[in-house]
Amino acid sequence: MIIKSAEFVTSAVRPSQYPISDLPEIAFAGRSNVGKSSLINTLLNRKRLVKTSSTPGRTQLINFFNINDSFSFVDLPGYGYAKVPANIRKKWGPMIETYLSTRNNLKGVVAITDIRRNPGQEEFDLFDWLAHYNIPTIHVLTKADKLSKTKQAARHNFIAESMSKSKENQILFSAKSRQGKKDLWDAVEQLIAYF
Ligand SMILES: Nc1nc2c(ncn2[C@@H]2O[C@H](COP(=O)(O)OP(=O)(O)OP(=O)(O)O)[C@@H](O)[C@H]2O)c(=O)[nH]1
Ligand SMILES: [Mg+2]
Repeated sequence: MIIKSAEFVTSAVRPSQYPISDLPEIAFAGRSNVGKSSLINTLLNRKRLVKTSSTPGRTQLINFFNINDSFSFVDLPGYGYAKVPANIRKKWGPMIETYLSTRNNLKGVVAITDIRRNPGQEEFDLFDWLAHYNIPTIHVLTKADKLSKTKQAARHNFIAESMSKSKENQILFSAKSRQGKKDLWDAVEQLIAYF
């Protein structure tokens, strides 16, 4: 994918604030601090288009980006971070679920987990939920650079097995080394072109 332009469009909480668009849209979901914003920057060859932070819970709004005037990326707020105040945390689930269940031009979700972490109830819930709504999903295991190739392979086997998924459906990725960038683009392009 050649990136000619990548621009922030707007932030939103509720549907009335979503940009009106019929461009194909891909959303990025995952636990807080897993590396969603870094992954988007890596795909787009930008260092700071999407704000990243070592403090979990940085992205608290739904952020829309226009790419090449031909499709959109959506950075979703991360779930599962205990230190975010309870009143804010309580709004996140509904905010994300409303987006995923109402956005007509949504073509797929890139669900991101940390390769070092075992998927927990929140991940199982997210995957079940995406399946329930028939939303095509790409599963990315990120921060692969933190492990040797041998350990990456072992974690890949373990995670695929624990989720009863085929390994072909998962992509090992690193925002640091850019491992998996081409594979992820191929998968994203398929989702965009699907309709
Ligand atoms: N080593 C390594 N660090 C990463 C990678 N991806 C992200 N990080 C680091 O992880 C931290 C969180 O990254 P973000 O991209 O802000 O994570 P996020 O999922 O957008 O976080 P929230 O917006 O808070 O939900 C930052 O310190 C990043 O530098 C990666 O592939 N490898
Ligand atoms: Mg973020």
